[in-house]
Amino acid sequence: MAFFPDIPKITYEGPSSKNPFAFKHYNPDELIEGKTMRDHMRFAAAYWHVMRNGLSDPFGGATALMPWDDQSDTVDNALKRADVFFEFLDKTGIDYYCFHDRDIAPELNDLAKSNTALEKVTAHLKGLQQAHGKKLLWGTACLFSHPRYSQGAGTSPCADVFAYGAAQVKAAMDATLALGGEGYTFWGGREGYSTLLNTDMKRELDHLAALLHMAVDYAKKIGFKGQFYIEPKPREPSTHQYDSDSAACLNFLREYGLMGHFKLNLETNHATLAGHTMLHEMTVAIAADSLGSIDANQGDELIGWDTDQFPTDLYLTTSIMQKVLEMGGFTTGGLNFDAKRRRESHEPEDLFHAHIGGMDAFARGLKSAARMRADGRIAEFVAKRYSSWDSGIGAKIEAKQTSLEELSAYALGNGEPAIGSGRQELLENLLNEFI
Ligand code: XUL
Ligand code: CO
Repeated sequence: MAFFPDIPKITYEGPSSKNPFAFKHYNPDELIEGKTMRDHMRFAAAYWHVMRNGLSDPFGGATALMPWDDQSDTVDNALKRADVFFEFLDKTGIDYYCFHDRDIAPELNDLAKSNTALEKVTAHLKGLQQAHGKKLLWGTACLFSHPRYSQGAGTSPCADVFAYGAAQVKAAMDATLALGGEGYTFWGGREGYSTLLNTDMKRELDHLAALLHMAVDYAKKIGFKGQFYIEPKPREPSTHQYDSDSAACLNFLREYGLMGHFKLNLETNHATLAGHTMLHEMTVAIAADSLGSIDANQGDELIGWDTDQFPTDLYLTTSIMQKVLEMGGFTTGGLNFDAKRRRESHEPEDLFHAHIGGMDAFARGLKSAARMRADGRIAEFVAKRYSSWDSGIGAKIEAKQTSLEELSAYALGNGEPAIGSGRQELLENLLNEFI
């Protein structure tokens, strides 16, 4: 059955095409730096936005038309949504998807029933994945929507809530394993505080780390070989979230002996909320060998919240793909469109325009980044800028073979150091040559 009867399969027609239901730049099998665009990007669709986001906002209810959805919290409705979703993946040519447990299956009025519902939908998804040749990038548990998690899950002041959350993580990991998921994500939606007046921060952080360690242990027990991710976000919904940015997450992982077990799933709009660029967040993560995957979206410069817009900014997609290429590409990760249509874009076809635009924007970013790398002038400038460290006193400092006394004697005999220009404007001009 066709749920999107008027939408064709989206194919590559090239930059001169005027067909809104065609890719102008994303040509899945085209080779860039010896690898197909499809394998560079590993695009994923977010089940929560495509199937479950009615596009409500803090001031008004849902607007999205979902003619296939009877709005009931039943397994039948959930199974039907899965069929719709796989038609969407087929038509857009997106190979991967991501979900929260409560996106794919309903939360029923007790945990055992919710678990059974999740197992039923998981079995159905497994069949759909096989039939359509699609794969799961990562799964996760929704530990932030239900009122029981209003004060946190892994950081809840209530041990019973922690246990309930742990039970959800176990079931979501089972589902992820059953679906061959290549990763499992923790986003600390409510893992933070609203006020420190009522918060024992140290205890909460110890508990969160305990939850993550239990997940690592459980993965070993069940043979889940996928990559664990933490997804930084500084605030919203909490006043402060412990996983506030790349650096805070890495510090948390180091402090609690979790480095090596977790990588970061970085989301562009979360970087913006943290007061950073995505380029900054990626650079921090890559320096620690910890960039795992990306939630691809962008924020609005004029609105202060997480607008989760589809990526269209070519400077942004270029800088992201430049970093992805620099780190040697994704292994388990990919580009997951954690992005939603605007509330005004309520028709089903808008789902297609949104994803087509995001995929084309990343295709252009990939090509620009590859051009920049092939040209080499920016990399050459950076290498030259640091060349005083390659030999002489610089090499000695890097090798930790000197001391303050020796450097003092060196500086006394060396006169005033000469430092070259940073050439930011020149480099910005160069960047524009490749966009
Ligand atoms: C919320 C967000 C989540 C995570 C998964 O801002 O990004 O959807 O990606 O829980
Ligand atoms: Co996200």
